[in-house]
Amino acid sequence: MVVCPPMNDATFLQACRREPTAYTPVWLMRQAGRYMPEYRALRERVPFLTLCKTPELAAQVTVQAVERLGVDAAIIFADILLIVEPMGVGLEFSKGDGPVIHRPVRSGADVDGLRDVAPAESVGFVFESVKLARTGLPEHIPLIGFSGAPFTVASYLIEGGSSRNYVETKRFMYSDPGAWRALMERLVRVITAYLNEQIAAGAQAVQLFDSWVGCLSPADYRAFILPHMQTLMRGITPGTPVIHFGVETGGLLELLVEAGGDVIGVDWRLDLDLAWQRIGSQHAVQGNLDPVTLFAPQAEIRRQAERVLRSVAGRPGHIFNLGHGILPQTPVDNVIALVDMVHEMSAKKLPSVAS
Ligand code: 1CP
Repeated sequence: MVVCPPMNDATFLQACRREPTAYTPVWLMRQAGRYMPEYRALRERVPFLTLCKTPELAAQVTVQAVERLGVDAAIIFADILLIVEPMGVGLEFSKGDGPVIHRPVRSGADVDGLRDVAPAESVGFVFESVKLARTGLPEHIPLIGFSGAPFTVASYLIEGGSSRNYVETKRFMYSDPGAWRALMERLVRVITAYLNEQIAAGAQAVQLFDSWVGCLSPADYRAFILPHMQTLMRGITPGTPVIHFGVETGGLLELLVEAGGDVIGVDWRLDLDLAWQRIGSQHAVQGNLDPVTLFAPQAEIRRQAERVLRSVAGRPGHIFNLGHGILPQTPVDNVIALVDMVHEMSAKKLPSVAS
């Protein structure tokens, strides 16, 4: 895919490539969502899945968040579970409880029974949303496409919804490694095609959300996840930056790097500079303010954002973000203030804490 200036000079893409930027680019996971009154008003009229499947609305929500917040990148409005619905598992978003999968995958036979439909046919609405959002965004604002990573998507398929301890997922993985491999291979094929279609439709970068992979031991990650992530990463259209994100990955950082991605997402449980030392200088980093900081007085938000900026000491390749998504009750004014603070403070090129 050809990326032309001024897009090529977008601070977000420069940071993905570890080039120096005039200021630190910032976007926020879940920047379009329930904390925004405009979004809540729309959701009163339209159910969540309908919203995702109506490209004009999904694109509108994507663009609206950028306009409201002044962030340096957009993320397409969609969900990591959209790709599992066409597999025939019965996806529902029930009010308050998050996603529900009515026919969870619990055996090798269940894996074999999953419908195999190409994303181009089954979730074409996402690619249509990408095209429309691309048209609606200012031409210098990159659009991030995304997918859940195989483990995190599999955890919903197997558990049937959210989980605390991932007992069913791990039971499946340990007791039928052949079926686990078949499931991972199936998800890798679908996710690769899904991301590449988003790129072809106009996304300038992609993020893999492996949100729940932090529940695994390093040994299990290496045995059950790493080879599949490596296959997935190799299949993504070359030249498109890939952000690899997970929560509570302090025990897995080096393995995430080995799995691949140009930018490694880090949550707030780690000091960003120490995490970056472990990740290595060949990668950019994204993070890592605690999303709950946004409930604090603005002076405290400023202090914490400054701490994050100082810790990376102006090294090229930092994309400011939260360590996980914005929470539904977050005050919008604080989110807008954070984006302004990051721009203002990073443009001054703060010295490191050590100096
Ligand atoms: O309006 C509503 O009530 C639905 C809430 C909602 C929204 C706004 C869901 C249900 N999904 C989304 C959109 C969404 N999901 C986006 C685009 C918005 C943006 O970032 O601007 C993205 C990137 C996601 C990704 C997603 N969905 C993840 C990975 C990110 C993360 O938070 O770790 C996960 C785990 C999901 C599953 C999911 N979908 C919805 C909910 C409430 C959940 C989480 C449930 C759980 O905790 O297991």
